[in-house]
Amino acid sequence: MPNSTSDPRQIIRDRAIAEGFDIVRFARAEAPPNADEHLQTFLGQGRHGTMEWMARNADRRADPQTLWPEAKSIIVLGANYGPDHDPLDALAQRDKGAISVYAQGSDYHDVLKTKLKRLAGFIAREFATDVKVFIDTAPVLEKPLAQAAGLGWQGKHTNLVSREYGSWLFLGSVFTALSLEPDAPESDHCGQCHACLDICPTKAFPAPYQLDARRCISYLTIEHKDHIPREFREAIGNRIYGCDDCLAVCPWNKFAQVSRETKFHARAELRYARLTDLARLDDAGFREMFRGSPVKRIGRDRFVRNVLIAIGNSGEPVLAETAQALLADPSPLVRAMAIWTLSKLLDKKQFNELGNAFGSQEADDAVRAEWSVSSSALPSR
Ligand code: B12
Ligand code: SF4
Ligand code: SF4
Repeated sequence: MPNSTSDPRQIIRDRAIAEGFDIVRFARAEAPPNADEHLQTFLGQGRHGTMEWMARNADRRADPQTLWPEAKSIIVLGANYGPDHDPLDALAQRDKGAISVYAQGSDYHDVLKTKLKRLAGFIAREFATDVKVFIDTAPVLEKPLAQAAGLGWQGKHTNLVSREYGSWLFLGSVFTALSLEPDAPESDHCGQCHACLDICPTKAFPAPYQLDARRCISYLTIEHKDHIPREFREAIGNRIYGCDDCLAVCPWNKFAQVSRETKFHARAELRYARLTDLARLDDAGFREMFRGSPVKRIGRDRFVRNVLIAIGNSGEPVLAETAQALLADPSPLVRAMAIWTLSKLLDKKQFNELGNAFGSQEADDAVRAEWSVSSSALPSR
């Protein structure tokens, strides 16, 4: 249908909505207030952990002008991925793995990148202008930009909260050399609430509006490539990929709506997947199960590491057999976590028998250390 308006903002908005975005707003291509200072604080305190790429791009992240000096306006887009269920329900099913809502459907990077590129192509043709597309991994501070454009505000959990969609918005942006009237920024509507800060299982918020990623289960289960530090393992519960707790408790979710994008809907096999089935996945089985899902990014070894932590927290001694089968796994990441899991499910005598059989043959230092630390942490029962 031909567009009846000549207002470029309206033309872009209509096209973006037709592409499947749910919110479309405009910001000046300039650094959002305090973004640089806050990013430097975050990096200076080492809160990015092993995400070294964040520090490498720090100067480019904070200011869109450094990223692309010709940019005049930024079209900031939100895609609603609202679930049709309460994500916290999965936490009570201890023999199942809880995968965070954003990862239960298709990979949003792929879905949104396609939509953003189509939108950018349209803008470039329609207005004979230059455009650049950014999502997630690109060095753009998407949340402060989205707040500046008025999509929502950064809540005390640091994510963007929307008055229309609650916690469940993916963000993306199109930078353009076109000059477009900016929208008004959104103000903070958290008030006296602190529900997200209180629920965090690993106490990842050093203060409201600040996150120490090193303590966040999303970081630990997705970004962290090494052994997960002992202090967080119990708190992780059965969260095997990401965490939704701080998002899910937000009272603004009373306005949330189920996503209209079917690719974001949960795949049946990724909701309530049985831990024993997941722990048995080999490389090929893992790739097959998570084809097209963001989970594939972490690879089988890191994933099985996470599943073993959930088995250790299940309180189900019958699951020990599954962990025992992984004591001879080729991956030290998996072997170490199988040891910890067994220390949670077996008594000291049973555990030490396994330690005598497997520990003496162990070549990896960290895995050997896991045998001795896990054994000494066990009460005599
Ligand atoms: C790195 C990263 C992570 C890291 C770090 C998260 C973080 N809060 O920084 C980890 C792996 C932990 C993570 C987790 C998650 N992520 Co993430 N992540 C990113 C990424 C790639 C960069 C974020 C970034 O630059 N962080 C650096 C810090 C400094 O930035 P910031 O949080 O905006 O910090 C602000 C405040 O903390 C505050 N601040 C900082 N210091 C101080 C000091 C004072 C005194 C004050 C007052 C304020 C203040 O100001 C800062 C700047 O405004 C973005 C995509 C992107 N390019 O932006 C996605 C993104 C933020 N993630 C997203 C999602 C969905 C998640 C998860 C929900 C996934 C999940 N279910 O597991 C969790 C949520 C955890 C949480 N509570 O934040 C979405 C969020 C969408 C939204 N509605 O906000 C994004 C935007 C991806 C996308 N394209 O949609 N993520
Ligand atoms: S995602 Fe989970 S672990 Fe991370 S800050 Fe939120 S509640 Fe805490
Ligand atoms: S839970 Fe409360 S404090 Fe946290 S973001 Fe939502 S409104 Fe703000």
